[in-house]
Amino acid sequence: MSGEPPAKQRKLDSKEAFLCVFEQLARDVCEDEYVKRQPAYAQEWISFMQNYNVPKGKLNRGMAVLDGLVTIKPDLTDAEVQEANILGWCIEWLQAFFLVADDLMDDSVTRRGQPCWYKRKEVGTVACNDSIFLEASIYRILKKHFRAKPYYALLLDLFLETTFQTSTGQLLDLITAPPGVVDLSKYEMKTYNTIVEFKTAYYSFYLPLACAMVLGGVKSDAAFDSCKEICVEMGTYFQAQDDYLDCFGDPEVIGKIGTDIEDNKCGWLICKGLEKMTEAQKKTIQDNYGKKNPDCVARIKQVYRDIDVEKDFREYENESYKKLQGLIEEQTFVPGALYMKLLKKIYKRQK
Ligand code: DMA
Ligand code: MG
Ligand code: MG
Ligand code: MG
Repeated sequence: MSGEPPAKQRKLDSKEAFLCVFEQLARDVCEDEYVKRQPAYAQEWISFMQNYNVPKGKLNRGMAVLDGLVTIKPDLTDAEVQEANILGWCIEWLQAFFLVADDLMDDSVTRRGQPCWYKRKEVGTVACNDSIFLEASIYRILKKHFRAKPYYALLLDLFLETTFQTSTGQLLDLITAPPGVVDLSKYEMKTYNTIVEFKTAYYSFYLPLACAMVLGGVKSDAAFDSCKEICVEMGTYFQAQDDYLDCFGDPEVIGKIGTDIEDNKCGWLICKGLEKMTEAQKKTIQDNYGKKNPDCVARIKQVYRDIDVEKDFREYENESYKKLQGLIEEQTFVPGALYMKLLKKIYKRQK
């Protein structure tokens, strides 16, 4: 490592450089003293499972740590770049943990252009433990690389609190969608906003930027509070996009086949749509939502088209962007670029 030419490491935003760090960390986990005591086939399982689930996403969250840190502290040492990327990968490990479990709970089929992990015939419900293993790996990585840092406890607290928040969001997402019971009164924007704040915004937006702020030496509580407020807005917008793409996106492009209608989900489209549906349209929803039958799904999508909920989505998208720009310009704790880089990556995304 120390013999690497600095120029290579300094290609700050390259996905390739970021993926190099994955290789090192994946090896660290496989060479963990406890893993080493397992039989070879268990070690192979871990290695394969990790490669299958951790590095194949867009890596927006993981790369946001370094991207954010350079806006706070432009002249970074190689060691600081490495630290940011390690924390970035911890977030990708966290995401892998949530997604392996989420796909099982959502009865999903594909993820990142490949079958969901639990769908593989040799995996099934072993995926539950794999998701726990992925989560536990985060703390092995953090311990190895950050145990001697003064901000070690701060990082642990950040990852643990974020996991707690996300699990409450996932809980609400799941219990507002009981199989076989369509209760239209449950699909309200207020409930939706709570679901997505907790299931998406904290781990996807606040966590990477808060990591960048910790590494950048930002200390004021007010700075973290302001970051949280902006990230909740950005995360809400991001999940609304996810819900829109679940229904209207191209599975080839988004890498996953939508299941929100079949799963009875309290998503953005149903919440917004119900605000403007006629009684007849509501009846169609009542009779067809939450069913695996493709004809039922097609009827729901037809109602969405008839009421042009896409137009509402585009309006929301524009308003949310403006609101975010305002919030970002208002705050003075960190350079606005910390947020704008991330916002530009997700605005009007197709995947
Ligand atoms: C995602 O919700 C939230 C977490 C914590 C994984 P989702 O089920 O809409 O995600 P996806 O569409 O990727 O399955
Ligand atoms: Mg899901
Ligand atoms: Mg889900
Ligand atoms: Mg989704």
